[in-house]
Parts: sequence; C-alpha cells; structure tokens
Amino acid sequence: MNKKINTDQCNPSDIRELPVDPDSLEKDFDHTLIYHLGRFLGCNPYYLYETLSLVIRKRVMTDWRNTWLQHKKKGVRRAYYMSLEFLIGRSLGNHLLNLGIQEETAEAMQSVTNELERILELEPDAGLGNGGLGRLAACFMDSCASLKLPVTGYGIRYEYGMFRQIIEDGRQLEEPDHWLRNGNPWELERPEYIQQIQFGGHTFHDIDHNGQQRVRWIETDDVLAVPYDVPVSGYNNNVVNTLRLWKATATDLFNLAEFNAGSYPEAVAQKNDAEHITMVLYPNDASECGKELRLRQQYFLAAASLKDIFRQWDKVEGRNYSNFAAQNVFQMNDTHPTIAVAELMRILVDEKRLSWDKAWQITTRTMAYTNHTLLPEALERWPVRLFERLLPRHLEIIYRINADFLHQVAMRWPGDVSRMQRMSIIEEGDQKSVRMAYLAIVGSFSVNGVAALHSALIKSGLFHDFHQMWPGKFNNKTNGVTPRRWIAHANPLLTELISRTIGSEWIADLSHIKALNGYASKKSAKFQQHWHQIKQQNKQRLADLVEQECGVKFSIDAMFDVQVKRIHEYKRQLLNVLHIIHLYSRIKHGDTHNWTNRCVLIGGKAAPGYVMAKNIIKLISDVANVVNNDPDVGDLLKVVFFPNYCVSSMEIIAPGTDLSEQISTAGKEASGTGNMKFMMNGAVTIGTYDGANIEILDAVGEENFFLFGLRENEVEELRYHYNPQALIDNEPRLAVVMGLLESGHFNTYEPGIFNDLIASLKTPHDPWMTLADFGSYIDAQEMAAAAFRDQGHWIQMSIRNTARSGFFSTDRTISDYNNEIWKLEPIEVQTPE
Ligand code: JNB
Repeated sequence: MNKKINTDQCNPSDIRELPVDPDSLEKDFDHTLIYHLGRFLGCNPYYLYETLSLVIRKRVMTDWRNTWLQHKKKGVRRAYYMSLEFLIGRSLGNHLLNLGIQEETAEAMQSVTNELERILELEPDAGLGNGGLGRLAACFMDSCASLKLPVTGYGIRYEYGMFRQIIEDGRQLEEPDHWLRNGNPWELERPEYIQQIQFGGHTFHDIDHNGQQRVRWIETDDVLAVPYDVPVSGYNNNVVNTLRLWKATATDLFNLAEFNAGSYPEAVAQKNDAEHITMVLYPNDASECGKELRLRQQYFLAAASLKDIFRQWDKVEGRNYSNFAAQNVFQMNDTHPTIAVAELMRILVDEKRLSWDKAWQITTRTMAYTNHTLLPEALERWPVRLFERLLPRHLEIIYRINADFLHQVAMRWPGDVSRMQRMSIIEEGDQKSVRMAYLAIVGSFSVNGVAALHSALIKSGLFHDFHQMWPGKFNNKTNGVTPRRWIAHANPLLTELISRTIGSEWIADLSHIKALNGYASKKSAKFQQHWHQIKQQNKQRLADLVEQECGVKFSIDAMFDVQVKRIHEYKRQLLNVLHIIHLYSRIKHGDTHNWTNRCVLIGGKAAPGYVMAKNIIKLISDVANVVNNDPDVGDLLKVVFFPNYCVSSMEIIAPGTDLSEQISTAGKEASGTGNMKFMMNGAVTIGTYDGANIEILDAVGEENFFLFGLRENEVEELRYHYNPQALIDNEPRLAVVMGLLESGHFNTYEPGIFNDLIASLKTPHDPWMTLADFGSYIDAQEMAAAAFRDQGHWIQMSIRNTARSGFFSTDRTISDYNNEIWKLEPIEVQTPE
C-alpha cells in the first residue's frame, strides 16, 4: 500500500505550499474555472467568486494540515469552543488578508475584473448566529488562530441561517436564508468522522460480570452527525485552525423496520425527521423558546463533539483517562451546550466504565461556562418531562449530580431549606424543570461574565448563592472584537493611513495602536486632515449603500448617527426614536439655531415572535417616512431603518459612522461588542454606564465620550417609585415628544397602531425605564451635536477613540481566557523555507 494514503504518516514536508504569485494564481483561477467548474469568463459572476474561493482554499490546505498534525500530537493540551452559533459572515476577503495576498490576488484577477471587491460581495454571509454571542464566537476563532492556540470550534451546520429581513410598508417580514443553495466552497465534508447520536429510548440497569453496576441506554432512535470542517486562518502566521460544524442525517439503518414492513416511502420520510435537527437556526436573541427541536439541537452538538474528542483521544492515548482533564478544556458559549456536562458523565461512567467520582472529577476540571445575559427570560429551563422522553439517561445523571450537590449545600448551610430550593438544579413546581445555568455552574471549574459590570452583577445578583459557595469559580473576561475583520478588512483606507504612520504591528497586536495618541494633538494637522478625508470617503461608501437599500440620500457633511443591533426593549431603540421626534419637533418649531445636520441610521432584526420589537421597527420606519418627506426638514435631518443588518453590512456601516449609539438601560447589556467595532473605526460613543461602555469610557476619558443616564444602582433604586407621568409633566421637551407621538402624527392612516408602545413607555412598571433617561439623553445629544460642529476637535476625539481601543481586541480577551482558564501552549508551526 502507498503509505501516503495513511494520513497519520503524512509528514508536513510531504505537502507542498502552492505558489501565491499573481501569475500562478491567475493560471490556477483559469484552470479551476474551466476544468473544475466547467465554466468560462462570461459566466454568472457567482462562479468567479466560487472559483477564486477554491483557488484560495487550496492555499490554506498545507497550513491547515500542518496545524492539525501539531494539534493531535500526544500530550498537547487543547481547548474546544462549543457554541450553537458562529456568526462568521464572509470568508474569502478575510483569508486574503490573513494570508497576506490581497495585492497578488487583485493583480491576478485583473483580466477578470479590476474591482476585486465586486467579487467578494457575491459571497453570501454565513449567518449561523443571532447577534453578539454568535459574532463573539467567530471573533474568538480568529484570535485563537492568530495567537497559534490549539482551539477547535464545534458548532452546527444550519441549512438555513439567520432569516433575511425584508421591510415592507415599514414592517419586518422574514425570508428563509438558504445560504447553502449554491454550495459552500469553504467547507470540507468529512464523512470518515461520522458519529452516531442517540435519542429517546430508555435505560436498563444491571450488574456486569465484575459485579459492577452498569447502565445501558437502549432502544433509541439514532441519527448520524456528519462533520463539515471550515478553515480558520491565523493572521500572517501559517496557522489554520478548524471550525467543525455538524449536520444531521438519517442512519443507514433508518428504514430497516419499516422497509421490511413494506412501507418504503414512510421509511424514507424518516430521513427527513433526522435532517430537521440541523435545518434551521432559532432566531431568538436573548430569549428562551423552550421547543423540543432546540433541545435536540443542543444535545446533538454536545454529543457529536464529545464523541469526536473521545475518538481522537482513544486513538492516541488508548482507554486511559487519567490525563484527560489535563489535556482537554471545553468552553461553553452560554448554557446552550450545557447538556455536555451530563453527556461527558454518561460517556465516562456508562461507556468508559469509570467510577462516578472519577468521572465527576474529570468533568468538573474540563468544563467552563460563559454567561452572556442577565435577562431572566433568557435563562434556559427544560421541562423534566421532555428530558424523560428525549434524554432519559441524562435526566438520571442530572438527578444524581443534583443530589450530590444539594448534599454539599446542606453541609455548608445546615437546615437552610429555602436556600436548597433556590439552588437546586431541578426547579420544583407544577412544571418541574432543569435549570441549565445551575447545571453549568455546578459542572464547571470556571464561570465568567463578559464585561466588568456584568461579571460583578452575576456575583451579586443572578448567581449570588453560587458565588457564596464557590467564590473562586467566578471571573470576568471582557469581550473584544477582532481588529483584522473590523479594521484591517472593513476599513482599508484607515488601515493604510495607520500603518503608514505607526507601522503595521497593530494588526497582530492592537496594543500598538496607542501610538496614534500622539497624532491627536494640535501639531499633527496633516494627519488629522487625512483622517478626516478617510472618514468622509467611508461615509460616502455608507451613503451609497443607504441610498441603494433605502432610497434616501445621506449627505456626508451631516453627522452620521448610528444604532445597529438586535431590536430589543432593553437596548432602547425607542429612546433613540424619542430623540428623533424631539429634533423633528424643534425643526417644526423653527428652533434650529446652531443646528447640526444629522443622518440617523437604525438597523437590526426582531425575533419573529417578539411583537413589541416588530412594532418598534414599524415606528422607526413611520417616523423616518414623515421626517424624510417633510419639506421643512430638508437636509437638517434624515432617518432610515436599514434593512437586513448583518455582518457584511456592519463592515460598511462601522467605518462610516460618527456617533455610536449604545443606550441600553444600565445593568442590562452584558457587554456589547458593536460598541467596540465603532470605537476602533473612530466613532465617538453616546452611551449609558452599562456593559463594556464603562470600560470604553475608562479608556477614552469623559472628554471623548457622551455619557448619560442613570447608573445600574440608581435604576434599581428608582424601580420602587418610578413615575413616568411625573417625568412628562416636569420635562417640557418630553411632553412635546409624547404629545406628537400620541397625536398619531406618524401613523395618520393607521390610528392606534402604536398604542401599546406608548403605554409601555408610560407605565410605572416599565422595566427599561426609558423615560427616566430622556432628559439626560437629549442633553448629551446636544453636546454631541455641538462637538461635531467643531470638526477639528471632533477629529481629535475620533483619533483618540481608535488610539485607545487596544484593550478591545479579542486577542487580549483570548489571552485572558488562555492565561486564566485554558492554559494552552501556542503551537509551533513550521514556516516554509
Ligand atoms: C446574546 C445572547 C444571549 C442569550 C441568548 C442568545 N447575548 C443570545 C449578548 C449580549 C451582549 C454581549 C454578547 C457577547 O457576549 O447574544 O452576548 O456583548 O451584551 O446581549 C439565548 C438564546 C436562546 C435561549 C437563551 C438565551
């Protein structure tokens, strides 16, 4: 046999790097287009994108293979990032940047197009996530590769990603996102690593031939998990990590029983049931849906990934698990994959035949949990009844974990029955359920929040009892974003200016960006002029996109005021609308002395079942309509609701923004990451004292940030005597705005449609206390407007924001995870001669 066929014996030097000079790239492009795709230059341009992706994919193969060989060496400690969401966006442009072949590729493509950009835009976004949590996972993967850390991502290959948002008559409609319709050149199917996943059935307890208790999980309905690998290239370092995404399919035996009974179509139809598991991403951001299919997805991911890890472990180490915890660590992205705690116990106890205590030791030394939200509606609870039916063995295991845990609680706080009830993993009541966050905390050695305030609030509030019990488990890891995608790729003009000025080390190590600070003072007029010119060009690029998508003309001399994020009451898009109405009413009253022209852009998706969020979209659209079509308003104010906000639109939006709106009710936004993308691109923030805003404020100083609103403790204090009507009565500006809104001025032809929204603002029980911050928000907006009129000063603020964004790189975040939780060694990579 040819020994090269055996991948284990494949030497790194066996695989040659393919050449990346323009000439070779061009030849390979022509060759691939004709001989692989069977198409020619005049074809549908999508095929040009596909061809170029295949050509570039070949250029990552060698490094991918070499990285993999390093990871699987005996004794290498590895981490696994488990997430139901990876919001990757586009890949081609990102790989060109990381491989350092942007210019070569542009040159190679000259005969096809002199605008490589147009080809990159044909790639559909991989929208396998909702928002912050999913995009964070993608930024983390980028930083792990760039830091050479042996980290593998595990996720789900949804057939349909995040829905496409259509705005019709000001209302959101959802369209399915069949992103895989034309195939995906960035994935590699690996049927050789298929896993079989069990569901349902029942457990069978007996004694084995050694007289040991043994449990078998039998008569299950099984599905297959097929891995699809996606390469994650590091920046300029020859590392290519792997994101392994699982697709569900029917087992080969799926049809046997029915087939033999003669019902062939019914048997084949079962294949569908299996494939439903990975059909669609649940579009709920920060709210639980409680659907059975969702629990199936969660278990499917956890089980397939753990089996995959044990397959690799057993191959290298044999059936000896004494070093398992020393060499493996799982980071769970929120509670979504938390069933992995019970699954790991099941594998170790039932399949590998370890004692319960040994298995528990291993589990609680390998699992780590990140919390991403304090909102109570986002805390996952699964009915015990559902568990009984779907995962009967796991329910038994969870009961045992809970019994042992409650015993510990009882030892520490004897007789404290109410504490036992509060802390129990099983919630009693008419609908008994499993509290997944508690299972995650009990099963993990590390629990972290995603910004300083959020981590503090977890300890003092949400998980207070658990913090008392295990203070050492709790820690903070402030989020970040990758400067590769969010500056170097999204903002090539600024990238060129920065690198020309301070060198290009900042791309691999964003702490270097602080060298820009020196260019924010009076003496660097030339640099500031360049900075301004680039901002204007980026604003024009955004204005063109806005005109194309919304049919509204933005003038680049106006202040571009932007709020893009999921639509949610706690994020308070309504507060933004109240400010817009305030500006509109000032214009109508002729109160435009010392005016700053503004273009306000709001974008984001509402969960399809979240009625209030959908009403907010309708209100923004209707207000925009009135404002944009009122001849009294003209260029003083423009407003758009930007449809289908996604990763690739943020790549245009962030560089073109002047003012970044981060206006959540204090204590509600765990971190925010959009705030960091804007900051890096030189936008100034108007924001509350919430999430990572606090750390941004800390970095830039109050003179470079428009802070407003109640603090978290003030919000909580005010709840007891919140009186919105009194606020309206005592604040004429608010009275005018509410009057206009209630008059039906923005919904003349649909009277009453905003009554619920208005009522939500006026009730003393408004959890988001929007009106409480109105006055100070309007004041801060006026300060921002005044500051913008002094363009020289504004540019300096803009430069300082970028210059002080070093802390918000995911390279820093991941270094923190690694130093304090994962403890991995960067891998050695062979650099080719
Ligand atoms: C989320 C998120 C949280 C829970 C569910 C879905 N959270 C999504 C966001 C925070 C941001 C923060 C990012 C990254 O840490 O995206 O995480 O910057 O402040 O809001 C969820 C979904 C289904 C069930 C339960 C929870």
